[in-house]
Amino acid sequence: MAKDVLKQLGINAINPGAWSAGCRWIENEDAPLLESHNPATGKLLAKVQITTENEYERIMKDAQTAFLEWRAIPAPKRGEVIRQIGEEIRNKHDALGKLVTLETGKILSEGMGEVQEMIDMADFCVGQSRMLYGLSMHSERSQHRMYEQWHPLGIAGVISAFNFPMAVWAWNAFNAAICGDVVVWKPSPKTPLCAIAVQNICNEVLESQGLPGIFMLFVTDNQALAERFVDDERVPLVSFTGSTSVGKRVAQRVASRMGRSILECSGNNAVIVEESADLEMAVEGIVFGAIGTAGQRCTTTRRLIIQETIVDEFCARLVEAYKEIRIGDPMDARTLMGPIIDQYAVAKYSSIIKAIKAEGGTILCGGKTIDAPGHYVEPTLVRVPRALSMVLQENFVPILYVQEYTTLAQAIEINNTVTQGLSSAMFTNNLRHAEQFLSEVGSDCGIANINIGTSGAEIGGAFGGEKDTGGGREAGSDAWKNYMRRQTTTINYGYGVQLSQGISFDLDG
Ligand code: UN1
Repeated sequence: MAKDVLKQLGINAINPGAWSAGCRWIENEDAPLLESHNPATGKLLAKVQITTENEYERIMKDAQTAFLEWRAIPAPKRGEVIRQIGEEIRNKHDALGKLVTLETGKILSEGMGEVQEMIDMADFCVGQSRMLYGLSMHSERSQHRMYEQWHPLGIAGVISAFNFPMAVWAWNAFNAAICGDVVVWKPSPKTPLCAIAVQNICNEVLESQGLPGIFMLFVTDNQALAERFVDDERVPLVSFTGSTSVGKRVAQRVASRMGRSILECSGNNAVIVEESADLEMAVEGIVFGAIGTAGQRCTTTRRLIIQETIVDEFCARLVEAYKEIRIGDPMDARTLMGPIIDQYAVAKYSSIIKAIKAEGGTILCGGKTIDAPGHYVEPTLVRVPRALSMVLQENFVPILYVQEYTTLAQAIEINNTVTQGLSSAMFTNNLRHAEQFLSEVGSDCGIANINIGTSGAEIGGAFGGEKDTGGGREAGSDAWKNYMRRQTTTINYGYGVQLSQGISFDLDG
């Protein structure tokens, strides 16, 4: 089955990892090879040639040239190209979804969902390509007109993570493309095949139209080359998804050259459950939030803040629900949780469990690695005293901490106490409390939900968060503005020069 999927998407046993508009796929038989393994079995899927410095240079030069052509194509026509790419993704939905599952280990339904997220984003951007609106202003001077317009920015650099190896690229790349930018993509070295499959689809559509190659790709696990990309003056915008510690370095380096960055870093997302809530609904929302993508979404629910009056009962319900989680082959439709990404993630899981025990957390269920081929661990529920320092860190494995609270103000304080600020949710049937949670004194996160979990955001909204999450916004709403430069224009259609602010400057005295 894996073989068929790879074949359908144009992936061979060994693949070039660099694509430039001029050279197309750059074959380099001498390049060191990156191996992509299926986390569910540990088996090799395919190998990828790692991009060299010279190849990177070629990609950037070609990207600059492609930008000059692409920026002059009217935005709705750019949108039409994205429509066709969206169509091609629809045609290959099944194979792409399976590839996401093969390479990341997320269950097939989530693999298919990730591809759906790309399709939704393409549809959104087709419409958005006709709505790159600027405001017009009334000038304080007579016979003057003022307005703002949005122009293409240049090369948008996208650095994506393993957990959403296609969708996060699409959020950035489709917005960038309709805005007239070209895109250079550095995917996670853990999921290069997803990137190659997407690149093949883009190439097909663009080539069939005789359009410039506006989507470029380089696969590397070499930190020096990644840093060169981040430091590259030719890249006015770097969109980074990953950990806060790396994100901080990216932000500093990009800022030091006056570049723009969109940062989507760590989340440490909490759900508040109060006694008024529909507890059945809460359990359902929380379990998907905590174990979806095996706890490896930025939006994964990592903390529960439960009203003390229901905490024991609610924990018991959760333990029952956790017992129902079928762990196993992510391709099997019955499976609810697949493996985590690799042996390093498993080692991290084990070390966190050890620290939790040392710090006095009580493991309610789970807590063990699973001795089978592939990288499997048990989804884990931990009851913690408030002071546990582990709770403050994003763990990126399926470990969910339970804390308790007495007053809503306290619950909100616990929600906001971590340094990260991506997603948050509250289960309640109390309107006043819901509104308080959403108000300016409520959740400090970029996403705040009522009666749904923390993960699974729709593309129509702006996605991102505050504080250590980095402050960036991607996907829908007006996130497109990040990918353009704004120009404010004043036109004088009168016969004399008038200065603003009433300044008089009379040359004739
Ligand atoms: C991520 O984990 O980097 O909201 C993105 C969600 C998905 C995207 C997550 N739509 O869970």
